[in-house]
Amino acid sequence: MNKKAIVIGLGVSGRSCVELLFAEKKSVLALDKNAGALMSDPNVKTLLSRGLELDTDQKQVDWSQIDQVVISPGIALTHPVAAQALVKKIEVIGEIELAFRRLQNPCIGVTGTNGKTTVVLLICHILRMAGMKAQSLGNIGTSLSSYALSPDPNEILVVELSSFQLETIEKKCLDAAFILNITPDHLDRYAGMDEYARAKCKIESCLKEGGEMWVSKQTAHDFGHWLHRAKIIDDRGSFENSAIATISPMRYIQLGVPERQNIQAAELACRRFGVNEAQFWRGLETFRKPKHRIEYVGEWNGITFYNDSKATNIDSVMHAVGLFEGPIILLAGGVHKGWSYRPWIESFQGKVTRVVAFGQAAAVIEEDLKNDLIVDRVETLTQAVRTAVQNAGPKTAILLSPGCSSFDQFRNYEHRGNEFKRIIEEKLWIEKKRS
Ligand code: UMA
Repeated sequence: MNKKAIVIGLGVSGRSCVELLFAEKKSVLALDKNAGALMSDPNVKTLLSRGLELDTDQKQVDWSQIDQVVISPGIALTHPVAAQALVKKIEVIGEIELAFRRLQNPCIGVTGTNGKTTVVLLICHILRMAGMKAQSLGNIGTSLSSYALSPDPNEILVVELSSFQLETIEKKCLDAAFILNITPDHLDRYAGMDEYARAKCKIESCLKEGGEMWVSKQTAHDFGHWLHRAKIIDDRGSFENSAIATISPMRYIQLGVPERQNIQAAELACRRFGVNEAQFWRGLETFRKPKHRIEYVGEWNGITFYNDSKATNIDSVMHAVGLFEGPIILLAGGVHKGWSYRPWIESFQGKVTRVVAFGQAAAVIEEDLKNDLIVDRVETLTQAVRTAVQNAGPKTAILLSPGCSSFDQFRNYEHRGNEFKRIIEEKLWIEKKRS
């Protein structure tokens, strides 16, 4: 009897896994906690009509029929179905591993708590500008399994890998791997920082023979014990004598390119594939980083506005603040993820003149910071912008860098960032009309 595969989670990853397994004539049982609602999703309906079985993830599985379990990245290996499979010695792999087993492409892997999406896009852009075929895939949004359905073996894959995805990769598939930084995030999934860092450092075990491992100085310092052959990105200093060494952090933001260490990582990746210096600079000059990441929105009466809605953890806010000279009024808040905001106090000194806290997390932010910083507590983002503008002097940067998820008042971080820009643009437009 031909055995079936189980796919746990029927989101972006799970659906591509089903497609890939179908392409190999495999029967599939998908398990999802929202199976009921998914039944009416048009894409899921199509998969059902093609033979997919779908049930809730509480289902009692008949293991005699199953020979493989593929787990979505958002679901931990402690999920009961995965845990049962492991006890029964049935293979449990992740979506990325399923895809990599079918791919022979040259491949660059990028992980890190912050900045990995931008670096993936930058590498991909420069490779393309240099005349090569390249695709950005993975955590960035397009699953590797969907690509594996019709791959082009001449294409260089630039894959953003989250710690979740790295947990379940076994194949040695990477020609070069990068860890940009490791700072607290996803501590609801991991027992602590060391476990989270260990998952990130697992990227080293995915290198092909002769593959290069590059990490930031901070990563090597804090988590070098999980790494064996890593070289330091920052130590290269290849830009020390070039024009880019003179670009100020603010200019980086306005140009829309990421900061220097990210550019160094991109340069290392591109050189590995034969990109020369002239091609690299041409690519760099034409790159624009994705929206909602320290995005320059506009200026009014000497006040500048920046949208960093993608910053959903403590460290990404400190990172953003670190790029500015000050004074800054910070707009922070959203869904409180359980951490303390007190690490902000030291890194905000001399720069952040005021914090305007909004949304569900506002009370906690106020409580954590009020003894050391000026904090205004408001309900909505609109009120936060108004309060910030009322208190901003000339040369102040008003920075939306929330340090929280967006789901209390918005659909996602893009929605929050777009709303921020809409509020600012409306304000700028009104002021222009008045003057
Ligand atoms: N589900 C269950 N049981 C559970 C939990 C979830 O059945 O206990 C189901 C949900 O009902 C849903 C499905 O699982 O139907 C969702 O699976 P998923 O959470 O793995 O998400 P996908 O839609 O497959 O998207 C994933 C990545 N999401 C996560 O890792 C949480 C996407 O990264 C990625 O773009 C996509 O695969 C394609 O590779 C997003 C993300 O938030 C952007 N990543 C995290 C981050 O960047 O911090 C890691």
